[in-house]
Amino acid sequence: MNLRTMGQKFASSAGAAALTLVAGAAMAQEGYGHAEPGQMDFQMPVTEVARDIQDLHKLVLIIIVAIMLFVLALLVAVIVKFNEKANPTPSRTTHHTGLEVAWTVIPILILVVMAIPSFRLLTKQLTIPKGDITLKITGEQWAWNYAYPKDQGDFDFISEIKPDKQLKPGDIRQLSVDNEAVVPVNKVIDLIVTADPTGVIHSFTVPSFGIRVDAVPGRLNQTWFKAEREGIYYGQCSKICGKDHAFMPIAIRVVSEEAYQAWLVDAKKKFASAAPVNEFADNNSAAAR
Ligand SMILES: [Cu+2]
Repeated sequence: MNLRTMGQKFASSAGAAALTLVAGAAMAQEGYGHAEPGQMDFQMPVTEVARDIQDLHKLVLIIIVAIMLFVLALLVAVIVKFNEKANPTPSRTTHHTGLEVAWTVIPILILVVMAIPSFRLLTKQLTIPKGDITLKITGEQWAWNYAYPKDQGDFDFISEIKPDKQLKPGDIRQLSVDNEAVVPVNKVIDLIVTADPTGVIHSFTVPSFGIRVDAVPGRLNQTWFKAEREGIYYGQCSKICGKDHAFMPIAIRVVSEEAYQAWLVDAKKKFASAAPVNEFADNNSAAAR
């Protein structure tokens, strides 16, 4: 790649990044919990971790755009000032100690600036606080099983995508499910995530909460969230897991403590009195789409 095409490459990516920034700011995201049609920026964050992720993203984006513009300016200067016509007798300089120290030290400083918030965020994500509620979530082929522990009533249920025919007003095609997981607002929810041991790897992801954790057969992974706003938050399996990978959405409804207690009463009846769901069963037949 010669200097000219490199310059063009940098110029076009810097332009695209700048465009994304402008469009993202202008959109100001109307919806919570899911992407709006044509949305450019992230979904609205409703947890501290999700906000920190987006802040880190913005910091890094600003730094890389600045670097790209700086490199572009250098390339343009080289092209304009030091071409054969403008500069027929080139300098034969090969070393410049000050410059060499600068282009070693400055990138190190930039990396440190990025590393500090990055490590701080990783620590926040990976230090699981003591949860008010612990849910066990199992990725199956192809749906999610949510198990509520003994202190919440000891029941579990399968949450499956709503077929198009059953969609009601307010539902979102390919995100709405038959049984949403319900949690109270402003409570720490610990998640234990695994997958059907006879199945495949899935990934449990809810962008508004800033969580993504692999659901691996035979292993327990952990993550947590504390949603600060009531609403329904959607996610999708984020590990290419097989034929219905695209059809196992995640829907978590965050409600007030009273509404949660009311839901628990109903859910205990609805799910615990039914024949216990074998959380490791292959629910291909149940899908019936
Ligand atoms: Cu999956």
